[in-house]
Amino acid sequence: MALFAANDGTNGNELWKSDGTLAGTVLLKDINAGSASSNPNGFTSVTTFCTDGVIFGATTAANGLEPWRTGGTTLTTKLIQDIRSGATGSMSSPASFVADGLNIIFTANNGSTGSEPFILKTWIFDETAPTVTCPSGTTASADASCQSSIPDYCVLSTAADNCNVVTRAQSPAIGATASLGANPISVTITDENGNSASCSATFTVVDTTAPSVTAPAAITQNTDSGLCYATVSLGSPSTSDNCSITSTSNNAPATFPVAATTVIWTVIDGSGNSSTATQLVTISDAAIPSITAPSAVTEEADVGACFKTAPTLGSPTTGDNCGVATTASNVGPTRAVGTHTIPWTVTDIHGNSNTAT
Ligand SMILES: [Ca+2]
Ligand SMILES: [Ca+2]
Ligand SMILES: [Ca+2]
Ligand SMILES: [Ca+2]
Repeated sequence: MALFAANDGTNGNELWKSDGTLAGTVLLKDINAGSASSNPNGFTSVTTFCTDGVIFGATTAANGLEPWRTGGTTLTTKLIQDIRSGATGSMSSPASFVADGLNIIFTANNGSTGSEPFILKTWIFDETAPTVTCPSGTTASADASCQSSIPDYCVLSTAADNCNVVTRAQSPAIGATASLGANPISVTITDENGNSASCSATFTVVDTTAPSVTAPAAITQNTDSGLCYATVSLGSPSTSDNCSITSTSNNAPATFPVAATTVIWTVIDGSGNSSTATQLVTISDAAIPSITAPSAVTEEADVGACFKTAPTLGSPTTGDNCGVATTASNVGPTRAVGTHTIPWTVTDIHGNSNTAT
């Protein structure tokens, strides 16, 4: 692709390009708009490992004669810098361009130091944006404060550029606080010429720490009055979690039988982690059975004897909150003539006993 200055009679003396064919010989850019001429001159090719271009001087009404560059397209034909700031008359008049793979050197007059050497880096021709790919699905466990820290996504991302990636930046910053759940991350990379690209990632903080639970103290209690069970106030467990607790529950029955019952407390955090603790509830039957002896009995001695065989004593009346196991008296097969006090003993199903006479 050859660049040259030409005047088509309409646009003035402007920048043209040609690939050697008639159809491929076209006005590249009307740098000084309209019939006025930009008079491009001093075309100097710049070749680097990553990109090519041409530097030259051109005049515009807005800036005067200043250094320009082109990558061979209208979009890449640009003023490099208005070195001698201002319009026509304030011109730096760049000249004597020399370039190698890294630097472009030329003379110019900035209006204050006279005509002096200037230097540019050849990466000004890099018009190609970098590429960057963020990692997917990065997770971490929440700490004791239900947080984590944003990792270094600049390192985790894969970036490339035709020339050089110069800066990598991320938001939020490395080490910033990441809260439970999804934390969106943005990574932006920029090449030496300011071309940039971004990608997005999600840093997910998960709660993997089970909650803690300490059951209330063990309880020892007697049966409720007149009943064979107890209504128990269990108290409250002590619970904690690094994030949040969703539920605290237990498997206690509505009332407790006469026995040792293990109550299991279960606490669940907001992420479904759970822990359990046990509480022993011991219920005793301390209520003695009731007994009322049969009425006093008067019987005749056996005929011709001074004793009575198998006296008829009747039955005592008994009761218990849980149940009577046995009722007994110590009456023997015979009783001598006289007055006898007969003790009756009732024993409930839990071994409590009572007597009456
Ligand atoms: Ca023109
Ligand atoms: Ca100027
Ligand atoms: Ca680039
Ligand atoms: Ca937790």
